[in-house]
Amino acid sequence: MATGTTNGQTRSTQVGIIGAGPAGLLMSHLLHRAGIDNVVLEQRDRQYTLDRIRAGVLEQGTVEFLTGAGLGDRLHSEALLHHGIYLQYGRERHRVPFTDLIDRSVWVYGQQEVVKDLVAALDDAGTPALYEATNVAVHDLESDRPSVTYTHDGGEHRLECDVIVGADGFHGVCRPSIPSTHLTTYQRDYPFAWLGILAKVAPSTDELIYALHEKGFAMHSMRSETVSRLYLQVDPTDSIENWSGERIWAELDERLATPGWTLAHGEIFDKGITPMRSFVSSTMRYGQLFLVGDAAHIVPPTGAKGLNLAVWDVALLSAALQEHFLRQSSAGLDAYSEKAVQRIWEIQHFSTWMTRMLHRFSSTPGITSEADEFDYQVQLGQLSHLVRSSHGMAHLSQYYTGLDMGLETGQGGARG
Ligand code: RFL
Ligand code: PHB
Repeated sequence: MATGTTNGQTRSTQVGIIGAGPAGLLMSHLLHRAGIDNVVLEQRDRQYTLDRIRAGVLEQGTVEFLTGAGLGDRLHSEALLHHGIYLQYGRERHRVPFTDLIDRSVWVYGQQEVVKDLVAALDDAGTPALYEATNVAVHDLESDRPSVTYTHDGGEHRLECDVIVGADGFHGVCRPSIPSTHLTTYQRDYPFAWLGILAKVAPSTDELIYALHEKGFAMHSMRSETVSRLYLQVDPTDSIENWSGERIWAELDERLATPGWTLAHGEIFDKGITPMRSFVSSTMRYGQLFLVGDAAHIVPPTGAKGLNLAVWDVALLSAALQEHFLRQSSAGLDAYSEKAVQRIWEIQHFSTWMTRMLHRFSSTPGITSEADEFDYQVQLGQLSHLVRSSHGMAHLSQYYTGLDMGLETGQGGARG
């Protein structure tokens, strides 16, 4: 394996990776395993990245991929295997039985846990990310020797690379470094946000509940047998200070209610409001810069797809990088952007579909118009048809549990 060399304040590596979220860490892990030298630069401190609470559901293909990459030990002993979800509306709960319908399933395993496993893998390999690297900037992307400059420990540094991977999330520096003449962005902001909590209480359900209530969306998820994760649709301008524990539980009780069922309450130890957005960058490559994960696309969380998409991008790009560095073929790199963007639009479709079906839309915040009321009745009609249609539920199951990654060859391929 080639090793990164330090020459004064200049260092060189094969792949410079910006961002130590799940996408950047997984990319680093896969490249190290293949003997490709790389360096991860992260602006935050290590603990911050470990404590960040986000996604919870892994598709079957994601779990299979992570397992194949040597990351399955804790995942298989701690993740919760789920064979379906519940859809709720009109105070009735209906099960979508993934495994019965299409013989696939999902795993509930917090993104934090995936990050923890990746950080441990990088530590074991002796190649941890470089944390608290600030003022990160990318240069000479059109050349075959791009570089990254950054500040660390008060010093200015330069990392020379063959390839740069932008895994720096939606607010990162990599995507904005692509000239606007080479990039179109597509964005949709939603007129609502999610208020999410983590509570020390056993889940009151065996599988996730997605509920449409006349007051808005609510969801019951979980992290373990003793920790529940719940969400409420709220106004995007609302502030978390307005939501006491008591108010949150009362709202969840109301929106998740079904006859004869009670929601167990517990101590809330984390709460926050996240805006909802869809975003797609038309290209995921500029010269020697390749984007992965949230740096290139955002999906609203209703479809539980963001982390899974990030893993898929990384799987595809790391296979292409191996082809490039180990077999001197650039075919995979040349095909990467188009293949990844096509997949993203398919997943945007699913995430938009779930979001539109399960949230109350109001064209004017706080005011429900006649048109909004009409749309809500249409959503109820859609749900009522869906839960009685095995084809409809199989369609949802196929998307939710994950389209076949087709990654055996790293080439994409027939879809499930
Ligand atoms: P991340 O996780 O944002 O990591 C990017 C990293 O880059 C660093 N960074 C920089 N580093 C150096 N220099 C700079 N200039 C930098 N700028 C940024 C950041 O500090 C950070 O460490 O992106 P990544 O790796 O692409 O991962 C994407 C996922 O985090 C995201 O898609 C998911 O969390 C989305 N998501 C869900 N996805 C699922 O697959 N299943 C789910 O159930 C699910 N639920 C969710 C979600 C996201 C949510 N929120 C909070 C938006 C539920 C919620 C509420
Ligand atoms: C979560 O557990 O955080 C979660 C689960 C499913 C979603 C979104 C978030 O669709």
